[in-house]
Amino acid sequence: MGSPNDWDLMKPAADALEALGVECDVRVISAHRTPQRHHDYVVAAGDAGIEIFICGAGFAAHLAGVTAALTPLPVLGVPLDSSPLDGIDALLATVQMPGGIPVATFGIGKAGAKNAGLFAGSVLARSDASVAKALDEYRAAQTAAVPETPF
Ligand code: RP5
Repeated sequence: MGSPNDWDLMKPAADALEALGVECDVRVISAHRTPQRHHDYVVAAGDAGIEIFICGAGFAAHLAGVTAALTPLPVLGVPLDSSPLDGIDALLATVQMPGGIPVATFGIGKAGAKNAGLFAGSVLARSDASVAKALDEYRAAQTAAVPETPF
């Protein structure tokens, strides 16, 4: 995420991954204010065992796009509603990637962060039976929690 202040919005991604038993490495990395930290972290990621990036940023949100420019690993982008434009700026910055450098972009804010975490789990579940089992259980519990009537 681009700022420590983004943590409140991005925590649902970490929570979803935790629920699936997937380890995640949470970092504050700004595409604009810590470009060297960004570069060093992303280029070392493959060797460090990182399989998927989830990048959350607000304002002119370049974190996901620049991450995708630096690595062939999958990059999930979460536009954050931390600006006066309520995340519309970040949504457009994150989703409108030039052809050739893909960023899978999720909804604005907490719901997008949660779905990014679950989506990362779905991808990892393809090659990890324990994650697949946890994802099945998560979805079953979610379904069971929906009442048939509002009363
Ligand atoms: C913060 O600036 C926002 O929430 C956003 O994540 C961040 C963008 O950081 P830069 O990459 O532009 O430095 O206020």
